[in-house]
Amino acid sequence: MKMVYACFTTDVIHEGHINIIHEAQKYGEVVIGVLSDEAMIKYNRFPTITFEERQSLVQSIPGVSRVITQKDIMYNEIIRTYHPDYIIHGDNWKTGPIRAIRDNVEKLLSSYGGQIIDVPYTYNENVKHIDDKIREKLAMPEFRRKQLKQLLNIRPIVKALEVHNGLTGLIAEKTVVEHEGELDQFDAMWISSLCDSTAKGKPDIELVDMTSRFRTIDDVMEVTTKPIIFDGDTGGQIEHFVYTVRSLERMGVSAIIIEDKTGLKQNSLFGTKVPQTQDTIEHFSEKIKAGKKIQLTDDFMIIARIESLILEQGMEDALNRARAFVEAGADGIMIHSRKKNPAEIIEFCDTFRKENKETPLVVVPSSFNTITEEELAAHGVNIVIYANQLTRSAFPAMEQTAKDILKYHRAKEVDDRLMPISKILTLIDRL
Ligand code: SPV
Ligand code: MG
Repeated sequence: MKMVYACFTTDVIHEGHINIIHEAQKYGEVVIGVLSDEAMIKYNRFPTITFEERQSLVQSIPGVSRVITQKDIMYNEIIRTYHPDYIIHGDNWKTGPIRAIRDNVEKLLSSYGGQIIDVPYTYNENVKHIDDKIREKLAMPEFRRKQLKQLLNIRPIVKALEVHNGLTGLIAEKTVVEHEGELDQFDAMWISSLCDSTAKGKPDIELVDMTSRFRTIDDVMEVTTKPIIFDGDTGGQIEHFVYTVRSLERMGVSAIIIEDKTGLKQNSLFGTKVPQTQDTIEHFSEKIKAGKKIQLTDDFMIIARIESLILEQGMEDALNRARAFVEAGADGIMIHSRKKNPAEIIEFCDTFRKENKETPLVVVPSSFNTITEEELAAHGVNIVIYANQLTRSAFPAMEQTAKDILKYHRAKEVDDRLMPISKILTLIDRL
């Protein structure tokens, strides 16, 4: 009997999947691959049920003969191991980034005479409704909040992108890229104090108050499902910090990062050019302890950010602080640097990892931007935050447009670099 293979990349079964199985049965024995958690997160979205639950769900569908695991969205391993006679898929994989998957399958099958079966993709109100419901579920606080800890167990390195409103949230949520046969997307979002303040035309000195920062979080949450890491600056007074932790946790934020500075906080990338005071180890540890005491779930993380390298206090000071803050209960350590060369970050990470294998490490490679995610992961980094690149790319583009309209006294000259009106009208999904 011929083998017909399909990969299911989601956690709900709807009429589209049933249709694929019906079609597949016409050609032979139907074998379904269930995509692993890691591959599903990279390719699609966070699963709302476990891998084992997804397997049993698929196994229970009449017509399915066997269920196997697919570990990567590219079918190489499956094709190499099982040599399916047919691979069946909705014809939606003929366009967009996922076309790379089809091209690759076609190439691999052709080496032994296997064939692709494209079935018309099922897309109707009912299927859309099922998909929307899953997304809404993922956006609920109890689902979203725990995603960051889950990702830390699944992904070799968690990638967060800066967002500061609904639109940038949508970019972090939806951007999927195919490059050299790999599909990838961001895992999480960073609500940067620098970019949240800049978007409001304000300096990054803890001037934008918590109520306003929470409003930004809410705007982002309205249109996204991915986990949020909040830039909590210094965390403020201990008596205020506990309220911040309680509110963020209730909202469904996954982590707050607070930096060990005190008094008037200025952006780290100023370094020692402006007066900045580092908090004492004792006081900052008290702040961490107070936050950990108030939090209600195991999902939420309080991450301590160490400013010793920024403030030129030396590696030993940075490492001592890391040890003390972990001791105080910090769920992660962020080490920051404004050097172009990543050497001091690497030295910190390597030394820290020698003595501590568990505590997640976070870095923000704005200055030391030559180092790759793979290299960071090799030095024990668990979360990489792209903290300001969206804001820094949008600003010059908008400024140039404003200048050109002034220069030409009309907008025609800028039009070919703008998003078409037809596209902006349909950019945002309607309920
Ligand atoms: C931010 O994005 O606001 C940060 C990171 O705190 S940095 O600007 O690099 O200090
Ligand atoms: Mg900040």
